[in-house]
Amino acid sequence: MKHMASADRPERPTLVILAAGRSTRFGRAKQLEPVGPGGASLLEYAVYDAVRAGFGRFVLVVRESQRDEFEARLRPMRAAGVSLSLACQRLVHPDLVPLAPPGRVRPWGTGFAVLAAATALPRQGPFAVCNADDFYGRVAHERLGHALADPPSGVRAFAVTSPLANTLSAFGGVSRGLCEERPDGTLLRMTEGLDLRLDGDAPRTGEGAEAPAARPRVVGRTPSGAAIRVDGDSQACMGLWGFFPDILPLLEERFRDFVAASPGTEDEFYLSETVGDLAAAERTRCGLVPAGQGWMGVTFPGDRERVAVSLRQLTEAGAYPVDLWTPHVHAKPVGSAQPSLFGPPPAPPSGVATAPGRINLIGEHIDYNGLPVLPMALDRHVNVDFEAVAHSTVELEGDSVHGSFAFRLDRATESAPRGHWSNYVRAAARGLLDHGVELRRGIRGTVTGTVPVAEGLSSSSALVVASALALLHANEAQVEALELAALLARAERYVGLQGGGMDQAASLCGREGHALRIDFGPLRVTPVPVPEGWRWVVASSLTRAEKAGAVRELYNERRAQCAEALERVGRTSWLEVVEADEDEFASILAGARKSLPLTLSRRFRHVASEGRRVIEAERALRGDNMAAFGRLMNESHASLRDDFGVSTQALDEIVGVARDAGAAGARLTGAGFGGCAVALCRANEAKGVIEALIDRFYAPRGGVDRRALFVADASNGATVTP
Ligand code: NG1
Repeated sequence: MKHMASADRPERPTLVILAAGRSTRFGRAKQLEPVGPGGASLLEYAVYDAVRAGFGRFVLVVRESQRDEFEARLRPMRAAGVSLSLACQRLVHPDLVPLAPPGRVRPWGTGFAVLAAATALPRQGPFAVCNADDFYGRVAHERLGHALADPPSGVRAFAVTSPLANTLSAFGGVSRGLCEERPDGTLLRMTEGLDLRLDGDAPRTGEGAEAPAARPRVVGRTPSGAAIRVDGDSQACMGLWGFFPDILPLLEERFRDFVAASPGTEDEFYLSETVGDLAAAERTRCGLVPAGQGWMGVTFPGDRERVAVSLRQLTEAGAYPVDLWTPHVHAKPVGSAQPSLFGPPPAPPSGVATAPGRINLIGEHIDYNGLPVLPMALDRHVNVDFEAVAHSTVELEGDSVHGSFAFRLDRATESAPRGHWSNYVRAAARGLLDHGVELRRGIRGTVTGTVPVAEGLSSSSALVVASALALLHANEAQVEALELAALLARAERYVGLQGGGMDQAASLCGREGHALRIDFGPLRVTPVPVPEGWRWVVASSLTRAEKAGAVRELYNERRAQCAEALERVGRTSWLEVVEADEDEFASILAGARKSLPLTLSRRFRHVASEGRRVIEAERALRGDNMAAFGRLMNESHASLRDDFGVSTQALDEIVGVARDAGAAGARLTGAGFGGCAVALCRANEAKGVIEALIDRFYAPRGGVDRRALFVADASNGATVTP
């Protein structure tokens, strides 16, 4: 079985988790302590967050004696498709310390733990390091992932930081890396602070409604015993780091120096001090990445309760599932009935691959600009009913309109005439082959579907996804869901539309009852529950938006205009525009209005404002504020109509009728230029909205059927049923 493991792709970073500490102050192995509502430990939360942030594999550094216990705890993660390995940290190391010094029991410290992991790291590509007993939160992992993917020139290391006062324990002194910054924002030096605690009873920053009268001070000592007294809002590194492999020889060199200096049996080789020294000596430049979210750690038994309460709250708010490792969208391998490295042998290579279409709730024409979007998978599907064939031919039969076709997999790069539906199947095959999946078997079968074609509901991506799953299954191969979504998004562009990556991800990662927040670069999918009592009415404008026809040029033109507008205002990332604070955002928009020609400035305003609407819409959804969600949909439609120029008179009319009939909001969905609109209604008002649309929009045009007007439910993603 050929499995395109993410491990083969060096660009996805590895996370090294340091779990060999002795937990002396905690009293038992705190790395495995269950703290989440479903019994997960903090290291499992780190893995979960890092997978969502695009990390491809994990190395756990443990003590020899803990190996079996850890192996057992890793099983559910591995079964969920996470690539994990163990590295043992010993007192001896074949190259660095062939003999342990007499009397030494204490591990060598965090800097050495990274060297112990080195043999398990890919030779190329960045890696991160974190502590097993700290909770960093999703944002911290994401920011580090972005920083590693796109480091500022010359920066070869990153330290994730938080204000020191926010990282203390109420139950005793803790150790942290204390950062001093250069004027350019990189690390000047770092000192390991031990036994850090608030000075006296000064209040903590960030807690209590009243601003503290005096800034809190933190006291402690350095490893050599010197007193430390610093501002509580100075930056502390909590053990989350990002590196490139060129750090390893530097660490090795410093560790040899450390050992050569005959350290005491309790002295440690700290990662923080070593990177701090390397930065101070200008041997490496280390960027500082703000963690951006409440860091939590478990140093003392009393810390556990506070962390458990916060994790329960985060889980209730939908940020985490109760059980992290029952198959989830983020790491679920698809394409085979066997998602795990364990379990029964693969199912026979025939079955039905089913992939849903999607409606986009908000966030239009921004996925290809790298901005988050909020679609949901539809309860309408494309089905490929297939059996594997020994020769490498794909032979599929469609309905009477679409007809049949056959092609050889070794000729998947050849296209059928423009507009022919086989091009989407060829694109899927080509995408898999380009990714290195070995397709020795072809498939024979039929394609049926209930996703209306050319209506902005992603029938094309559903076909691409279902074909890819059928081919994977026939060849008993697997590709992890997000990786598959990303490669199929690239593959679908072979057909000529320079599309984004929303549709393939929504089709693969849909979740019943949930909208999907989809982030790009790297691709991540976060299900967001849709509050009870609300329905989505989908209504066709009765005009097809043929992406293989005229719409293709209009779409590609928009994409090019967006890139040009961004470049001409001197920015390199839309995310940076969208995340600006209110004042800066207003001034960016004003600048764009002044400096860009009218059309480009309108395109710019649409992308920037739509990006912000998606963030607000996610907040509204999570806060059950559907009136606000509806308003944002209305604003989105106006922006697509006036600034982006992709609405039509029929779409505007549908949106107007739906709103008049009581919808909380309505907008065109998908690329526009025809296709469908979506209206958000209270469940008890959906019928009235549908009736109004029939009376005022469809009746004068000769009526409507269930393909053109329906209530959509958020559905699960693509599957293969053997
Ligand atoms: P539709 O309208 O479903 O073809 C297209 C793109 C999306 C996205 C939307 C506009 C493809 C396959 N689909 O969707 O990525 O850009 O337009 O938001 O390219």
